[in-house]
Amino acid sequence: MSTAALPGEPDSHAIAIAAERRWAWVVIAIMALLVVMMIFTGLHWSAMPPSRVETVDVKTLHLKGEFVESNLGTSVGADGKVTVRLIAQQYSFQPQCIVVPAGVPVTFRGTSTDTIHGFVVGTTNANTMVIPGFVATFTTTFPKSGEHLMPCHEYCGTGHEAMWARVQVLPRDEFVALARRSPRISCVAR
Ligand SMILES: [Cu+2]
Repeated sequence: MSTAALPGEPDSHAIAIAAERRWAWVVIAIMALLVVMMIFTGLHWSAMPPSRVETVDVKTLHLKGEFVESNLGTSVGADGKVTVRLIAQQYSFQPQCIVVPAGVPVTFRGTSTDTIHGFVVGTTNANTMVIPGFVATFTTTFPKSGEHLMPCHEYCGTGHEAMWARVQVLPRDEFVALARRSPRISCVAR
């Protein structure tokens, strides 16, 4: 059977090739759009890719080292740097409420005791996965004071949807006054 067109009939083979080519361009355009969207959102939301690998021993997490309960929460170092240490576990964050100053860089350091969790702070760019055995860390600045919800955003089990904490962003002066009073800063009633 020949695919050549009879006189007066359209060339079906040529039409098929043209349709294929058109569809190929549509697919290329969709892929290009997706890449542009990834680049735009990554830059626009200041997404922070993981910078390096830092490990921690899950088995001794609660016994010694940085992530013992008494060391969790917000602290101000001798150099004035603000660090938040937290633990994610089925199905809560420790601490449940985190205090940070507005307009000052804050470094988060977190890890998990059991399974993969994650968190995002409100609509800010503070967003990371929290994986057992690894320390997730990033530095961000909260531009204005207010309160954010901080839900777990990696499905971690049946209690996942109830797993969240709060982040209280205090005006800088208020935060400094609290930090002077106590080395561990906890949420204030508002
Ligand atoms: Cu979780």
